[in-house]
Amino acid sequence: MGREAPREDFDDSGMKVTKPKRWAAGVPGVTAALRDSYEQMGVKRTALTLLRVNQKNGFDCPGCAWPESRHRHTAEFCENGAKAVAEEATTRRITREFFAAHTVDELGARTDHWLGQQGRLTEPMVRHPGSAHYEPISWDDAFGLVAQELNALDSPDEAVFYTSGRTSNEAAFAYQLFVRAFGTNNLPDCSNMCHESSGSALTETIGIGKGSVLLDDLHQADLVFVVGQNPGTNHPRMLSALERAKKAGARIVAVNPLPEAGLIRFKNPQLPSGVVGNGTRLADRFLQIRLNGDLALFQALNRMLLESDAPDALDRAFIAEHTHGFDAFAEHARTLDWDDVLAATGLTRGEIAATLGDVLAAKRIVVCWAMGLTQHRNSVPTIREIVNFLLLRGNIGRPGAGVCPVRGHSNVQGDRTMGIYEKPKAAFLDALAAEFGFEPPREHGLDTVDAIRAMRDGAVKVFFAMGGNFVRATPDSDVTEAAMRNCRLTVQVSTKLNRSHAVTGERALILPALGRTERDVQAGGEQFVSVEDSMGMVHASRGRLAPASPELRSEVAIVTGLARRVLGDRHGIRWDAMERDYDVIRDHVERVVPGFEDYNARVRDPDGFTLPHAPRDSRRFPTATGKANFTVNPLEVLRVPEGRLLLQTVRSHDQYNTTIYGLDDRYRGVKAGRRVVFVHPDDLAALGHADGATVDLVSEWTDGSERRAPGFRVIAYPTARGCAAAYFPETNVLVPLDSTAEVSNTPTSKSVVVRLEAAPAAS
Ligand SMILES: Nc1nc2c(c(=O)[nH]1)N[C@H]1C(S)=C(S)[C@@H](COP(=O)(O)OP(=O)(O)OC[C@H]3O[C@@H](n4cnc5c(=O)[nH]c(N)nc54)[C@H](O)[C@@H]3O)O[C@H]1N2
Ligand SMILES: Nc1nc2c(c(=O)[nH]1)N[C@H]1C(S)=C(S)[C@@H](COP(=O)(O)OP(=O)(O)OC[C@H]3O[C@@H](n4cnc5c(=O)[nH]c(N)nc54)[C@H](O)[C@@H]3O)O[C@H]1N2
Ligand SMILES: [Mo]
Repeated sequence: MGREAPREDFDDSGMKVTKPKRWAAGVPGVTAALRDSYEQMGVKRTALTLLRVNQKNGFDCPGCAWPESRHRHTAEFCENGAKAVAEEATTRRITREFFAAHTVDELGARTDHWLGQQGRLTEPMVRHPGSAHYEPISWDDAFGLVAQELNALDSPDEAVFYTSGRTSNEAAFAYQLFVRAFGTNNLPDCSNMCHESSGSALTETIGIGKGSVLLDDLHQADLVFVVGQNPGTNHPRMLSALERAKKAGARIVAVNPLPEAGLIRFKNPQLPSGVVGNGTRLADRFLQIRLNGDLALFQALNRMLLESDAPDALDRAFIAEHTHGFDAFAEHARTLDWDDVLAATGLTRGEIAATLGDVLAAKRIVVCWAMGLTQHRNSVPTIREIVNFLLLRGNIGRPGAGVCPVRGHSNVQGDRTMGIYEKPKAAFLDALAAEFGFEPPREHGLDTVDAIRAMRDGAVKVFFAMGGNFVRATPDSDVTEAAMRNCRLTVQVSTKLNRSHAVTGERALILPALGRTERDVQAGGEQFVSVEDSMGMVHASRGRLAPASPELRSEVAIVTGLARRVLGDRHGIRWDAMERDYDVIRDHVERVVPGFEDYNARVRDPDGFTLPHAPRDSRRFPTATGKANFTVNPLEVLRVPEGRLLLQTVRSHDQYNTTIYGLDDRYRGVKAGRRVVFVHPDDLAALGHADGATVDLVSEWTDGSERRAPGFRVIAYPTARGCAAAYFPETNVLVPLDSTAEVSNTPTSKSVVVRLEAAPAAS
């Protein structure tokens, strides 16, 4: 029985603002999660589903990519994981009658929240050219339509194939194989907007674009930096690991413009002590840094380490044996200007010196980070500088130490490992060629930003998305939507309705897919898939619920079905065998991707297996120099013009990227509203705006152009001076398409220069 979905849309009229919370999780966390789940699934289904999250033999939580601990509690889920599950396992359904009742334009006028609340998609739908509505189409005809459009292109490079990070290893491998067999490397993914800067910086410096720590390393560290990350909301299970490290004596330094609740204090709902009392104080030191000040901070620490009298300030043996480029780095580091550091960070010299004290006292240091570091113009230099910092004291490749980029989507790291990448390495393509007997395209493809440009300019005519919500996740919403509308065909493989279904090319398809929580039965019997977490651990994921509709197909079956129609028997690839039995896909992976030896056997181990990582395992660095590379990173201080603020776009506590679960941001004290902008009270006074006033946010780009997001309520908030914060996707209109990070081309969603303009008084 479908539960009723809301008919009316939501607005901010009932918004309430209270003081921010100083702690995260605990009982209110679990109660909030259960309330959401009951509403979406009812009591019995809630109990059945949530008990399976992250259990051996259960399914992988579709929330974040934080690894599971080997000692799993019965309820190895967090409040926000439960919300992610409820969102997928909802009993609400979208039927053909829904699409008959709502025009596409009408859907385009709805909020993201309303669209998501309508329930699961249940059958393939097509929008024909000029039609106001989507209407049903058979799978066969849908594949036929895609095949016809793809095969009519002048070049395979006129199509783009996007991936969001929930796609399983098996589906991702089959998908990239299909795309390359079709003839293009146009495989942009959500990583391009997420941890691309981490991948770029780490590949260059340590030779592999992944984190070098396992969960036990975090437990054993004696100093953990949490930089540019809000784990209380986005990786709640990470708080348990931090708490454990702390109990074993670690110090924690939080570096953030916002005093995020989870970083300050934590109540663990899985332990009796979390239910009563004050919980654990997590951060020992809170560096309230200005947006984009991290490069300067780590350069200052590095300079002080180089100048320190402490006998063991540097690990000279490690530097000599394992690194390259130390002299050039050290020479540059000594030229650092303290005025620049203080201007960029907004910190005092005393705070930085005290942090150096923490560093010198620590034998084992881990640096964790997320979007606060990756979405700036200088993100790649910043992360390279963090590597410099760790190399100076030999903090890579030994227990309790290393780099820990905390990934977002639950399988975003695995998708890359499987070859979802617009710039594939030659070795990967060689292995693919050897395994399947065709020559894959060698020229690099388009990433997310370049794909938007190409659609805008008419160079790309077919857009295909394996999950995600492209028009809402990307920058410059108006430009991106126009680019999407410029396509001949847009195809969305999705579980839930979102705005990317309402902003379409001339023709559009919605192909509804099975989710993680659902049983996947193919001709060869019941299948499972596998995923890789943020620390390179691979394990199986099995859905148990009956599919939301008998018409749904698995992502694997969608890819293989499509591949047969588009390619016929070109290249003689056995798509049917892969679809029948996913073991066949895993056997291919084993022969193409290093580290997957005996994949089918090892993935059946309830604990899964760990992928090799040369720097972590044996201090080997597969870089161009064969060593870990020190780098020289010029410091450019981002100077914000008078009367302007630097805006970051963040997640509220009630959203998963573009999926809006609800309208509250509990820890930051916002209830029933999303159009808010957080500004320091002294900045508000200086700019002449009152707490509670309504303003437009106007972004100013270097080419003189402006972008406007109207009607935001100002909230006086303890953020760093000169900085502001607001939620995405509402603020994506403000981020210029051409404003991207050096090297990684990631949109600079965390540093947008804005002015606040008093909104015209309502009449
Ligand atoms: N519940 C839930 N879980 C999620 C997601 C979700 O939307 N909801 N999204 C998933 C995904 S895809 C990802 S990538 C992750 C994202 O996880 P996060 O990176 O934690 O997400 P953001 O909300 O973007 O928060 C960025 C944090 O960095 C800080 N920050 C911003 N700029 C700077 C800076 O210049 N320097 C420093 N030091 N700090 C800065 C912000 O104040 C904020 O605390 O979470 C994943 N998990
Ligand atoms: N301004 C600003 N923009 C940002 C960010 C930011 O911090 N600020 N963060 C960026 C980041 S880190 C990321 S990762 C991107 C996220 O970009 P995306 O990954 O494109 O966006 P999501 O909101 O995660 O995608 C949600 C949709 O995925 C579909 N979906 C969910 N589960 C499944 C599944 O199992 N299979 C299939 N086929 N579909 C499924 C549903 O239809 C749902 O509506 O956004 C980026 N955009
Ligand atoms: Mo992400």
